[in-house]
Amino acid sequence: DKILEKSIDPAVHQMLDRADQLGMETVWDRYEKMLPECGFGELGVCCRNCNMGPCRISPFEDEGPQRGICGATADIIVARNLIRMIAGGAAAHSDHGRDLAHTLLLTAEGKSGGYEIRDETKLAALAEEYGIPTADRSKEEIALDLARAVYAEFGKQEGPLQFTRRAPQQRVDQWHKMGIDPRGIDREIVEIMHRTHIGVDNDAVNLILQGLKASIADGWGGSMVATEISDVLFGTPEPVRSEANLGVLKADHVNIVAHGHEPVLSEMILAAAGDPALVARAEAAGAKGINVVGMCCTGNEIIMRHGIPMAGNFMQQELAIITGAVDAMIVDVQCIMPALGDLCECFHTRFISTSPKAKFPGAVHKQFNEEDALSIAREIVGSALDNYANRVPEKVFIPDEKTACMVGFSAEAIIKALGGTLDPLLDAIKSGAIRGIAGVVGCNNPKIRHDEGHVGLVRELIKNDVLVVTTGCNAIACAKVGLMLPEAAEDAGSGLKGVCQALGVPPVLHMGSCVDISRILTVCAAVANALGVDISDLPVAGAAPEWMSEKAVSIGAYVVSSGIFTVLGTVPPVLGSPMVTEVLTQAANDVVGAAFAVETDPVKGAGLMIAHMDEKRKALGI
Ligand code: BF8
Repeated sequence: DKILEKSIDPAVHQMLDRADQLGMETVWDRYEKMLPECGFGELGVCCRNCNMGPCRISPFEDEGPQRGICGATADIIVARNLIRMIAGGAAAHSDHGRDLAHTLLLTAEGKSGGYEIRDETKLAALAEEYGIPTADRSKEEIALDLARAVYAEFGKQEGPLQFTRRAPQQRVDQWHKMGIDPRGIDREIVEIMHRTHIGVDNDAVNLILQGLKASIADGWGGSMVATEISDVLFGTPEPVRSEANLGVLKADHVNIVAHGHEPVLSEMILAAAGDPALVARAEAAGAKGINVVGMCCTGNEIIMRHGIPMAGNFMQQELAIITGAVDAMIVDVQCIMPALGDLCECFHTRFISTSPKAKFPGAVHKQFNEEDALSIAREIVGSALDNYANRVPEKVFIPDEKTACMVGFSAEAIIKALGGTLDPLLDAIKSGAIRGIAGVVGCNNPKIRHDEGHVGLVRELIKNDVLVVTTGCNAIACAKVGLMLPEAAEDAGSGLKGVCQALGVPPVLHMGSCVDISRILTVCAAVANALGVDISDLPVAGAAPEWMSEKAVSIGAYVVSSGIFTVLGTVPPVLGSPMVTEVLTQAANDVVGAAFAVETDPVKGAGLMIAHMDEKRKALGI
């Protein structure tokens, strides 16, 4: 029936049924109310960049305006809108990276309230990359120099960004040749805002090139900073087993959902939840303990470092509240629906916002800062404990759905699983046991049956011997259906199955949160360098089957800019300009050696990726 059409996940079916019974609205209802969505918006041809408008270009050549009031054509408007999306996405990822740099700086200065440097090996490796001396120096001294150096990447006026030097030389040279080698992270984002102001850059190709440049500053800059500094502070992920889906909530425990993105907050919530005094307080309140679970990319951060169970992906955030079993939903930034506030009013759930950058209607704001991190986290956890007494047992409904998973395959962990070198992976690729590697990532979107795009595409890939690496909400979708267990190798083609069984790893490797797509770039660069080729020569491809956020646009742009063919499962708002569409799907090949494709059918999308891999294999002579 209607509910089954909305998702492939039985936990979602049960919760939507529950929501119906209770008369509660979710993202799926609001989506339906929005239909038909604005056609001009879908095509990308509306412009609100100045107050002569708003303008919109008619999609019909013989009817209605073909130019905005300033004279902008559909090509210009579509390109401007697209790169503003990139600016939004790159800003979000990079500001996340900046927060990590800030936390490292405070920690190195001894001013942070509870953080420490956990991974000295990674600290030393990054110091070496930056040319920071390490001999006879304390980890705090090294970290202080590193924090200042990565902090400086944001405000630089001239390039290169240090981590772009991880890319193969051919790639860097090509970026340089095209003028898209980024200077400073913030600078490229600001320049997008400047160029898209009325009357500045009115050349669609020139606009798109700036979009690519800012996106590279995200992938090889802000996101990579976020990943690397998170590892220094919280440890580089290693394979760990856990569970995923709403069934990880526990009826007899205080349930805290950590939702959002930055591990700076969630790590401290975890630390506080482990405090024996608070656990005793939970027990005194009648609970069996404190159960912290994750949601969205914060969930990815804590599952891969601590095995903390994952309650669900983007489309499940409201459903977690509707279980009636969540005592506190603690959020920081990004992908947090403002709808949560109203929903929490219907239950006892305390919706606690923590970032000065992200306040929500209906939320209690408990401002977090790194200097007093642990003590604030204790207060927040305490507030969740106090709320346990307000839980209404008759309102509790937790679907009995959760699946085991193995997560935490950082680049370092992959190399370790391979026995210390990339060679076994290269050999498996050369022999054809592994046909190629696919990075499948990104959000959920009510335009697509929840998780069907993700799971359908990934299953088709592994069946065809394509090793999948995943992050973000795709990773969570894969975990929920058991694709992240070594046993899932049974569903893979015989070549991939053999490799997975020999190594004891799943055919779908969890590489982390969305900023951790930088880990995928690092692995691709290492493979390309090992083979002496460019990334665009490798049998690799990317996909975002259910993407929706501006961050995903920036990701797609930097993945393509890195030379990786990328399939989008939802249509980006560019079709109003056949010229921009052509640039993204064809001409980009001449600029960066890769392009986008749009395919809403996940099996067909996988087919495009596999065909691309086969082509690259042929060119490499393997
Ligand atoms: O940070 S949580 S909905 S935006 S994929 Fe998409 Fe999911 Fe958001 Fe990426 Ni991650």
